[in-house]
Amino acid sequence: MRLDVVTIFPEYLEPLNVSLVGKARARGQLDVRVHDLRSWTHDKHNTVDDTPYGGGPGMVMKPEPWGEALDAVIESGEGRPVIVVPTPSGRPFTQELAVELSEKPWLVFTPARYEGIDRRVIEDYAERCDVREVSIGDYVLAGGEAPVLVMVEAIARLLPGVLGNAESHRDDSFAPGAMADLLEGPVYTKPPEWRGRGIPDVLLSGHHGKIARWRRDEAFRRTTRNRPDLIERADPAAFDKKDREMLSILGWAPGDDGRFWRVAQDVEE
Ligand code: JDQ
Repeated sequence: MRLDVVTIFPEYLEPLNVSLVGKARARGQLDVRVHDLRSWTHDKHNTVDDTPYGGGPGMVMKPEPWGEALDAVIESGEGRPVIVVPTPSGRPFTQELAVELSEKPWLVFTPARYEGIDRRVIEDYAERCDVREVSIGDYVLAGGEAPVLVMVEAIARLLPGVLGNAESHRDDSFAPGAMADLLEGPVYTKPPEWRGRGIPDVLLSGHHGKIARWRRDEAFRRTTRNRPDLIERADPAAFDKKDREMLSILGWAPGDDGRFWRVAQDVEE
């Protein structure tokens, strides 16, 4: 897979040289190219921003440097890339979108600064490329570089052969929908006692059926507490008899449509 990033802060993308993404690049599984937007400016001050039409606070990124940069990047490769534009007003970046993007041969990321990019740039490239405006969450950052790091890591770990055996894919990759349904429960490793705290007996029992059930119960505890929205919109056909028992203990019951809703107060830790 080829990834291009056009930014006024190339040094912000340095983390792409380390860890999982850095190793994938070193192995030739990922071709990452980071470009300085200012190299497509022509004035003495390398200007990339200007005041907004209609007034208001802040500055807007000028269209000309983006147009020249994206033309040059697109010309340098074969075919048309998917262009990913980080913005707080984009569609949510989800595991499902990460999977979809991981199947593309070529992604171009355009992290902006200031109040964003002149709208005409997005409209122009949308005429010849698949352009995705994407938000990584409902909070406001100062620019799109951190979202690019987040998205590239989520995408790169899905590429064939990028994760080693030790950190190999689990439920999330085998069933893309699975992770959206239930949060993971707690995990433990050696030593068996630490600061007076042991390991739940069931995990030492060697009883695989009981362990699987305990893990699922813990997943329900966490999901009802931290992400009740996931339980509310879950397809109740995905819940077995024991799941329903656990949900009842946690204060949830099926409504008229079979979906679960919270009927009791929050259960303590
Ligand atoms: C840019 C900005 C518009 C603040 C400029 C470029 N999920 C997510 N949060 N924040 C961003 C993405 C993001 C992405 C790119 C960005 C923020 N800003 C600052 C722009 C309104 C408010």
